Amino acid sequence: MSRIVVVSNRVSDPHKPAAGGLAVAVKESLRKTGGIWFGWSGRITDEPARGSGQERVRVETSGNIRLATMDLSRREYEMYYAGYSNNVLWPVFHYRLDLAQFDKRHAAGYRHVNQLLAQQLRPLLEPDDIVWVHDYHLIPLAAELRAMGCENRIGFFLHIPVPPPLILAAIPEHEWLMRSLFSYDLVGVQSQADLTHLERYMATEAKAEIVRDGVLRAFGRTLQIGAFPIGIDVNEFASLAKGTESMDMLETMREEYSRRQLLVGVDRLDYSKGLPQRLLGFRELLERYPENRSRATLIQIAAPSREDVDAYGELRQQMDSICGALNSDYGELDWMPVRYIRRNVARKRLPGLYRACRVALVTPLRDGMNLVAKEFLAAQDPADPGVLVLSRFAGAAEQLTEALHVNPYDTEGIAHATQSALTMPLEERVKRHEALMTRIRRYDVHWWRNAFLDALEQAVVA
Ligand code: GDG
Repeated sequence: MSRIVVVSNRVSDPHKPAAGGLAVAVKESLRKTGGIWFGWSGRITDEPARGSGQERVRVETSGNIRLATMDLSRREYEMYYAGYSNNVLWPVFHYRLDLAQFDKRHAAGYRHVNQLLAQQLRPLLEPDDIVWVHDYHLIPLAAELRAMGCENRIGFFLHIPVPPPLILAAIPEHEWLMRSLFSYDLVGVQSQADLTHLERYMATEAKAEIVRDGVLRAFGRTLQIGAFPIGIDVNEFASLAKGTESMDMLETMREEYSRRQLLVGVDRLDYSKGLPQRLLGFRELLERYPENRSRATLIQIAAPSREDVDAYGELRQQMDSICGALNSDYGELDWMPVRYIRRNVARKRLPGLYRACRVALVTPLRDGMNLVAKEFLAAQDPADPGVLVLSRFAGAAEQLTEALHVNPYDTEGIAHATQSALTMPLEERVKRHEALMTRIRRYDVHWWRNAFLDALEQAVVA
């Protein structure tokens, strides 16, 4: 079996509990075979970084995984990460042209850091290695590796959505960016909708020939594309749920809120997650269905994220103001409608929190997949499960058809669906949960890893 080399923007210690979806998934993809995990250390050096070649890479060993990381200079970080990745690619791929800040210098910095990463990675690669590159920060990485003569099999998985071709075409460098995908042997996306958009872009804008379903040809290369919806590690989550931190959390919540109906939202504080709209939907619920006043409490965890990007600061203020108004307009001496917590919650406590709640509100305006939706379901008691209210614009909606789907922009729709969730009879809750869990178990993170790597190994290279 070939060695796997995973490349992602951030590398984290695989023996510490992973914070986000990508880190859990990467850990899982390396666990069995071992291999290298290569990327940015997360450290910013104030000194301008000197030297190319090997000297910037630090290699540590963690079990059967080698962690190869490099620091970025402040300037590299600002151009590649804050500037281009998070102020151009993230908003545009989430359909938010209004938030994109196009700047040629940032595009150049993005390319430069991808070149630098490729230069550092190249000497670590052996001929039979399979390279698996993750996410939007690293789209041109394979093109840079190919330019250095690398002939390894290289696959790319995009964790965020692919918007329609004419939205992508608003990126001034879109031709260069999307063309660079042809240096991969396989490009994976989260959903069928993403796949359709990618294929349409390649056919119309890049004038690729569609050889057959999922196989494209352009610029003298053949590229395979496919949808590989990412899943969670259901067993890992079940064992977290049995841990003391999670059990304590469940008990505390049940004691504290014994006479209440709990709703939960867990998100990074990101404009793609539809948080203001969700809170307004909850407000509408209290207005239209007053029986929920003094009874329903929404616990909203918002983990701080990308605080140096302007749009995130504005969202923070907006949330403070919406939550403040909601509590002061509807709150009672012994009841507050929203518990808004702008902090990280330890991963070990999450299953207990999910389980204590009757309803999860997962209402992103756009999301590649959304793992919180799957985690919430996996944490439920199958004999008395909670109900998932899910945005139709999350990739997860394609798979989780028995959830209550909503349009996240429609606050009245959110209120109605939430009311249905809160009043759903036990029998229906059990039936929906069972059907959803069958799919979550079948398409778990192991399925995702194997499906992607099998397809990469079998991809026709030409
Ligand atoms: C990207 C795509 C895609 C959240 N708050 C806390 C916390 N979390 C954990 C959740 C979950 C993960 O972070 C978030 O995953 P999501 O899938 O919801 O969202 P993104 O971070 O935007 O991830 C997304 C994903 O990549 C994987 O491909 O699904 O569409 O945008 O695991 O539990 N964890 C802890 N404290 C928190 O406060 N410990």
